Amino acid sequence: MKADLHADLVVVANRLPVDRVTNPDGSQGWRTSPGGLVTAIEPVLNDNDGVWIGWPGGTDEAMEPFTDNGLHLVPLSMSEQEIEEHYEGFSNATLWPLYHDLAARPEFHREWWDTYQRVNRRFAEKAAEVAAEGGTVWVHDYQLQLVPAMLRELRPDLTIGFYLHIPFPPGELFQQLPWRRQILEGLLGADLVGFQLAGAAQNFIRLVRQRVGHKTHRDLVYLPDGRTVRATAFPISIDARGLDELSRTESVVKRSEEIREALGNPRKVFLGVDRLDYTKGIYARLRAFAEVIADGHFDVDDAVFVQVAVPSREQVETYKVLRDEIERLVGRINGDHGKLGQPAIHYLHSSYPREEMAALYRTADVMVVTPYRDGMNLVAKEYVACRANDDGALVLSEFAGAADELRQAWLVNPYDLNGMKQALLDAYRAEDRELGRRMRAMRKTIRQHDVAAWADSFMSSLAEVRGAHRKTLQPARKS
Ligand code: GDG
Repeated sequence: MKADLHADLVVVANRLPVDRVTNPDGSQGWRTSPGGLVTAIEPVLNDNDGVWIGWPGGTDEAMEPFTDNGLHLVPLSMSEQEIEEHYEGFSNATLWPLYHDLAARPEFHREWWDTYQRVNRRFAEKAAEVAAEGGTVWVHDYQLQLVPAMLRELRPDLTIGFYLHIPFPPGELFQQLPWRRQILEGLLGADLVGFQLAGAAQNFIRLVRQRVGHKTHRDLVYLPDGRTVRATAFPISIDARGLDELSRTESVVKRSEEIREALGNPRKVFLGVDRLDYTKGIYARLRAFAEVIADGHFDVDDAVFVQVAVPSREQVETYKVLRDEIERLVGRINGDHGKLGQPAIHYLHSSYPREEMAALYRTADVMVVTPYRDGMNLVAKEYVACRANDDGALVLSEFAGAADELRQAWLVNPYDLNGMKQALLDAYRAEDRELGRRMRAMRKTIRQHDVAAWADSFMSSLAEVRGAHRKTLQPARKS
């Protein structure tokens, strides 16, 4: 990294892509957090000597920029109040439920909004400080929607891209937000605004026309100052090849056999993997599974359900309530349908290394992904990537972005309990030929649209939109 930190490419995201760890000798270190985003962006960052600005977690005092695993990281610290009001409050208790079809009731508090603006300004100022003349800044997600306009004001020379990882709601919902116009104007500071799905981009364009009054044509917005902003879909994906390879390794194959054994060698293993979030539809899917048992279609010798519920946003009240509800339900189901040493639901409130996830995906005969609303849902794609033998069934909510591409899944409406029960049963009973036909088609889709293709397509559209910008970024070298 250059000493003066003037980078041609700057990624700005709420979190840095590293987690703090304590080494065996007691010293503090960092571990790259597993995830598609880092995998996708890392090569582009490396080839452009780029930096990543984000919150390192915790409430530490200001930290100096550092390099970890070749990634140049610029930490931005947050106070306790900022974590409460920007992250837990406005981001996760106002925007998150509002953007996910009101899966919970959004809370509107003026002090949260003030803090949201303040934190966004700090991110914008930091990006303005580290970006080189004529450089490119790529801002991520709903926590930072004001950064593009704030940054443009500070640094009109920059090319700015924004990508929203979660859905962008239709006008009827978005208009509830007291600060709707400021959010739209914040996003319009970017040259390119990327969404998961075309419908989200259309929602945004329509709102800009109606609420801000700018002229629009297809995916373009024409601003009074002569700038043009493009809003379009870039469905995110996963490192399909990397996961496929991992799922075939000897250790993962062996671990998968161990897992099946530990579950009592049932005929079929059902699996759910989600952050413990009310948008993910965990409660309804477990109920559906329990009802299929109660109806007498199978019992715990035939099928068990493994639910990994990764701890998430544990300070937010709605999440505490949800956890209690799910854990009560799991207890009731196991009480009603389990046998000694054979629970119907194996519930794990924990997170696991990537290898263990791959082994779980490899073990699962039926993967159940039933969110009420989800930007994309990478778990569904990861499951497909790990099915190297072209078998296994995916039961997938119509309301996950992934359903647009994974058409051969058993698609369900998560609000329709009987429909879900039927889909679980159909997936359980499906013949090998049927499973193979569906899985092969889905595997082809995710191989063609992997996360590298996603990042390339966003970066090249960004360069195109601002065709006249002075510096040209290096595309990532193909390894
Ligand atoms: C948001 C949007 C959009 C989970 N548990 C463990 C673990 N994970 C990994 C999964 C997957 C990721 O976390 C979760 O991604 P999802 O897409 O399923 O859901 P969100 O967290 O809600 O993500 C979503 C995504 O952003 C990307 O744009 O698709 O719609 O809501 O990769 O594998 N990984 C490891 N251990 C775990 O215990 N290693």
